[in-house]
Amino acid sequence: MAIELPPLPYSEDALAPFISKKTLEFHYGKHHKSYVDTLNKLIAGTPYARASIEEIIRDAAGDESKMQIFNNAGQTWNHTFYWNSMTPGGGGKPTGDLAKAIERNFDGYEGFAEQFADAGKTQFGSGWAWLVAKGSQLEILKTPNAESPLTQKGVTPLLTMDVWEHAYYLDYQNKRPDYITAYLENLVNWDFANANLAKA
Ligand code: MN3
Repeated sequence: MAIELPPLPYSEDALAPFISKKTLEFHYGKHHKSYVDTLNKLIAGTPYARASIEEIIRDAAGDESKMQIFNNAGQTWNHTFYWNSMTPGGGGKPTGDLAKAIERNFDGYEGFAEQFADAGKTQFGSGWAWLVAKGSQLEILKTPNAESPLTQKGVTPLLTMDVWEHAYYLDYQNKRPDYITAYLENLVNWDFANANLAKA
């Protein structure tokens, strides 16, 4: 049972002009696919070949000898979660239960947006910004490279933003803050985040 590359939840041109078709062709079709292909090569014939992607990530985390497996499994999971964190016509203020939770935890949407953007801007080099639920609280986290909140106990990821250069370079060159603004104002999938919160 190989790990599969899930289909994109929308067409490659659906997030334009905020994220171009060209970016998604490379980011999904080359980068994400390559993480999945490499992972399958690394786990072939090992006990991981029968494990779920989440099991692989949690088991391989922190094990120096499994770093390559962890990195490719983490990037496989993170990208699938990232595609679902965005939707055409998304962004702006949250809806549903998250609207209330964000109001409570961050002193309103503006406070959330500022802290989330700051996490994305200050993640030095490659990595991810996250909105997570921890108990009854919401938190914003950032992780380097392939790491994710999946390995932290009691933490449920709600939303993520890829801040590796390959996520924005074709569309925004070095202007990561402009990509972050576009993500928050035009792309965030609050329905997905609400569905994750309901499971937390
Ligand atoms: Mn990426």
